[in-house]
Amino acid sequence: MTERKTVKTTCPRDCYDACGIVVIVRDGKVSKVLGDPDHPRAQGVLCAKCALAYNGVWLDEARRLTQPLRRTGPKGQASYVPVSWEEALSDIASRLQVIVDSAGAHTVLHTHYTGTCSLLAGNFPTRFFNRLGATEVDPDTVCNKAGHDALRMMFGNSFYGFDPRTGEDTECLLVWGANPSVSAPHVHKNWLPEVKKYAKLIVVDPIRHESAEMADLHLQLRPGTDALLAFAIVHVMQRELLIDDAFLACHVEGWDEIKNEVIDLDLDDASSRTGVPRGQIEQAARWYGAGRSLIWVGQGVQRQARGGNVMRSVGLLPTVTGNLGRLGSGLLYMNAPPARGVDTDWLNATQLRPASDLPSTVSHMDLAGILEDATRSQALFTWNNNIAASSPEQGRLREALRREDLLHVALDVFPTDTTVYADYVLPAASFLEFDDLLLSYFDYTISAQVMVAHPMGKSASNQEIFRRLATAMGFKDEPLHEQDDVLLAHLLTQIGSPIPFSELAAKGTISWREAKVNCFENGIFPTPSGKVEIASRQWESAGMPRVPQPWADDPPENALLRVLSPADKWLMNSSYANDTRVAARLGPQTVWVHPQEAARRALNAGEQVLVRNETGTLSVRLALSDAVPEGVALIPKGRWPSLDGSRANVNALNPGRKSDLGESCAVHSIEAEVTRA
Ligand SMILES: Nc1nc2c(c(=O)[nH]1)N[C@H]1C(S)=C(S)[C@@H](COP(=O)(O)OP(=O)(O)OC[C@H]3O[C@@H](n4cnc5c(=O)[nH]c(N)nc54)[C@H](O)[C@@H]3O)O[C@H]1N2
Ligand SMILES: Nc1nc2c(c(=O)[nH]1)N[C@H]1C(S)=C(S)[C@@H](COP(=O)(O)OP(=O)(O)OC[C@H]3O[C@@H](n4cnc5c(=O)[nH]c(N)nc54)[C@H](O)[C@@H]3O)O[C@H]1N2
Ligand code: SF4
Ligand SMILES: [Mo]
Repeated sequence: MTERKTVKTTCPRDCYDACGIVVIVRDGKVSKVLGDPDHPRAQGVLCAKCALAYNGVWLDEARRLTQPLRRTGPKGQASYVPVSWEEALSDIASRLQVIVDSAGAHTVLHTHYTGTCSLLAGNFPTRFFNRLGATEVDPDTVCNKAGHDALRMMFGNSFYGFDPRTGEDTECLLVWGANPSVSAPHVHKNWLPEVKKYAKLIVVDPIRHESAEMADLHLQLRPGTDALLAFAIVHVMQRELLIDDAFLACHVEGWDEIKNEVIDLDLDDASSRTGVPRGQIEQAARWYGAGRSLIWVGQGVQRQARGGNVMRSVGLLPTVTGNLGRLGSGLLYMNAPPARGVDTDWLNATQLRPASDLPSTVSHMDLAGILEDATRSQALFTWNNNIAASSPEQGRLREALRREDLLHVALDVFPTDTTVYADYVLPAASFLEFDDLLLSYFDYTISAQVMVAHPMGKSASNQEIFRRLATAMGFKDEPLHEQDDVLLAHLLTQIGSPIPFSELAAKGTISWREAKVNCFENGIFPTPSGKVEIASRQWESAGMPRVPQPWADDPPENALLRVLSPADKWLMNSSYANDTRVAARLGPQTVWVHPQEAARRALNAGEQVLVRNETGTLSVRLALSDAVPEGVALIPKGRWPSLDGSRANVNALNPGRKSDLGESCAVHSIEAEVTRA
């Protein structure tokens, strides 16, 4: 007789939804991975990509990494032999020791990011690198750092946003540069329609995606014109007396320094430069300015050359209308773990870091250059990411990864485009194979990730791999050896969970607090002045203008198109591209342009085209869509170069230009020409 049981767990991908999962286990083996009917977001269904991949490649022993591998051929050719953990770890440890003694620990780099967002598997390895004194490639620089820095300087922190449960208390929801229909599919399907019962929905995005289709008003601006559009909306609110003068007087620094510029703004000029009709700007201002209003600022919007200025300009909307500190109001970027009490210094054991004058982090934008330079990089650990697909300067980076003298250790669940360069590939257990905690970055919830099956083959969780490596290095520090159950109990205490892990595991997900979270309710902002800082010296110290600027990028010249590469519906960053059924849905790598742009170039739908700029060339299939505005080429991120005919993805075109803040990426400012192949 087969033994059948069901186990609840949580999807730990980098996704707003943090879906509850029910796993059917037969005879100790995972037989089916389904959505949890009790989970408020998932409501019994997984997104299409996870439904395929979790029941496909993730369960396929032949496709997973199941034992440590040592390289036997040239880098990039994926020739490996299986070795024991002991052999792999003792060789890695002794080579690391030589590097630390000769070149210094700072020449050991590690990159990590979104592979898993569960708290232990996403953070614990950093304890080891802190102890070593290694250099971290700052993960947020490839995603959302400009936005985090801008919001922190303006409001005091960037990870304490509105509670989505307060959607029922609002009259207007403005979604600015996020695409829930792709990046938060259950929020799109369940939350947006719910909020729409009470409130007007406005979307600001160059692309008319499915969430924009659902909106009462879609402001389809030209990419990179957000700051001017934000100023124009504030101008109308000022003109129509929708400004909260009392809030500005008590809680804001610097309004006086931009007020006149706001009053003098030429609305017709702003309309023509942003591409948004004047009447739509006025309508958005009236709806947002009248109500209690929420604003959800996506992560795609700030990936541009002046992304920091964009974020602080968009931040003016809740500031001038006093839409902060009360239910039905607020701004959400992401509700990160510190907002639920997680002590990230403890989690990452930053106290173990040896004192040093050298920077502890570098930007992803500089990674390829640093890896070319042996004086700056002797060893590289890649874990929880796939840099050969997701990082800028793809061609240059892949060339640098071929360096024979670079000790490269890659941890992953699957062989990827990045692991093929590694000297050692270490098999990571999947999220179904160990206990962990997950804090959604949208909802204020606490979720258990539960061990459903034993780690496949000889794979081990990230945290277990780094405990073993610490032992191999002879590191005795207690934080490097803490066990998962102890860490989880400690975390639950930190966040004030009413129940222990065992009970949480039975429930799956619980609310962090019974009552709706009302951020900044005491009217005090954790900035130096205690107020919202539109202007302050910290902006100048960061190399920014003292006040936000109503800037707008000019449209590309010389028939170039602005390349946007946001999230793909069928992929999670580059994850799932190796699932056969996902690959079938994806089809060939594609660029979408407006039919007018194709006509101008005498190009036809379905033909192969070259997208080219000074950084690289990409060969893709052409598709036409009037959801994409003129002047834009849409190429979603996440393809595996090795699985594509052109052996590259959109990051082949990415020069790694930095935004104005946080050394963060400006990938949505890329320009390229599109021609017949
Ligand atoms: N052109 C362009 N490029 C972009 C973006 C863009 O908008 N445009 N977006 C950027 C953004 S926002 C981000 S966040 C980055 C994301 O880029 P990455 O963080 O590189 O994300 P993935 O490509 O999904 O790689 C995650 C890897 O972790 C592995 N993994 C999963 N679980 C585990 C685990 O438990 N342990 C280990 N060791 N590995 C695991 C997966 O198999 C996968 O190979 O990409 C950036 N790149
Ligand atoms: N299916 C799926 N879901 C994902 C991911 C994935 O790869 N696939 N990735 C995850 C990760 S790492 C992240 S960071 C989040 C990101 O999810 P989001 O926060 O939704 O960000 P993006 O999808 O990168 O981009 C959102 C929107 O920004 C728009 N945009 C681009 N340029 C501009 C501009 O100049 N102005 C304005 N206003 N908008 C602009 C794009 O058109 C896009 O519709 O999604 C997560 N969820
Ligand atoms: S990736 Fe997002 S939508 Fe898909 S199952 Fe995971 S949490 Fe849900
Ligand atoms: Mo991201």
